[in-house]
Amino acid sequence: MTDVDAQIAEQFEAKNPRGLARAISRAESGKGAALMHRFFARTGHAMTIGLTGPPGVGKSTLCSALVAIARAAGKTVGVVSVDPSSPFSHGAILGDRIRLTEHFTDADVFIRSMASRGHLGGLAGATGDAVAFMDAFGKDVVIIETVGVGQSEIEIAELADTTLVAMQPGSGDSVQLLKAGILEVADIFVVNKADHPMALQLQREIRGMMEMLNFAGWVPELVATRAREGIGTAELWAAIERHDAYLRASGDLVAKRKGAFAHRVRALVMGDLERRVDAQIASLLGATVDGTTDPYAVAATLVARVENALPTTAEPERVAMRSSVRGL
Ligand SMILES: Nc1nc2c(ncn2[C@@H]2O[C@H](COP(=O)(O)OP(=O)(O)OP(=O)(O)O)[C@@H](O)[C@H]2O)c(=O)[nH]1
Ligand SMILES: [Mg+2]
Repeated sequence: MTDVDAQIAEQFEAKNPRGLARAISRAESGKGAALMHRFFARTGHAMTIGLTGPPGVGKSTLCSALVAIARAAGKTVGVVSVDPSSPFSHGAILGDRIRLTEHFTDADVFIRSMASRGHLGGLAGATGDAVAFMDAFGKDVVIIETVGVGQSEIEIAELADTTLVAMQPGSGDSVQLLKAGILEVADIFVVNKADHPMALQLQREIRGMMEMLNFAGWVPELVATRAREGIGTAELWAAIERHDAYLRASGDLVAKRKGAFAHRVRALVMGDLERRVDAQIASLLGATVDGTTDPYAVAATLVARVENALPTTAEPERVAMRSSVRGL
């Protein structure tokens, strides 16, 4: 462990939020491994909530309301706001996008804005690390807000215990939902802006789509909210708690967290492999591409190089969770 990491670990141990902030920054710059080795064993306590949906649907307003409810129940909270569009996170985003200003002065609410691009392992990498550090730091609840643009909803569902998909009336959101396959990942649908005249219609559409699916186990709940006025948010919190209780009682929580762990490992490995493969491709192609080779031939050359290192079927190795993380 470097001096910097040791210093961060000391602050982290002392419950100094600065230590948490710096640990996340280390992860963002691809240097979080040592601190993750140190603190990962402390994770598993937090209830993690993913909140996704299209731009402007009211995610941050909902998030702020949920934070207030959790705080009133005496829980400490961490919030990760992911911006999938920008490769950098800037302080300005906090004020503009997060709408959590009412919680800025609460020492038990830790808010972090981050970009998902430009990090090893994408959303699962950087965000997964931030969630894990907040959890290890002792936060009872961690909320991940991310704008739903394509894959990020699916990614968030891999990471979070409970996934909330927010939609707004009169925007064609329900159609988008079907197209992107988000229907399958939502544990709770939130129809926000229920003050809108089309709100009931959207709720009917969602119920109609749900009838076409067969749910094994948990059947997604549908909650209507007017987040700006704080209407329906207590009901939303109650639904989150029901889902949490369901996960614990059914044993799905263990399976889900194992899945999240595997997803993070995969993201790290694939991120690393992708870089190496890109470098190899560049060297194999040389200065120009001519008729002496073709994409299949180059791919076969590369696959041959990794063949021995990575057999097509894995030996059933029994690796303890901790050591498999350390092994990366
Ligand atoms: N009419 C109405 N407006 C709302 C409601 N909830 C939030 N809004 C407004 O919707 C706008 C967007 O809210 P945000 O919470 O910033 O939405 P967001 O989904 O976090 O937006 P991005 O992070 O930019 O994707 C703001 O002007 C809110 O005041 C609601 O229940 N009804
Ligand atoms: Mg927002």
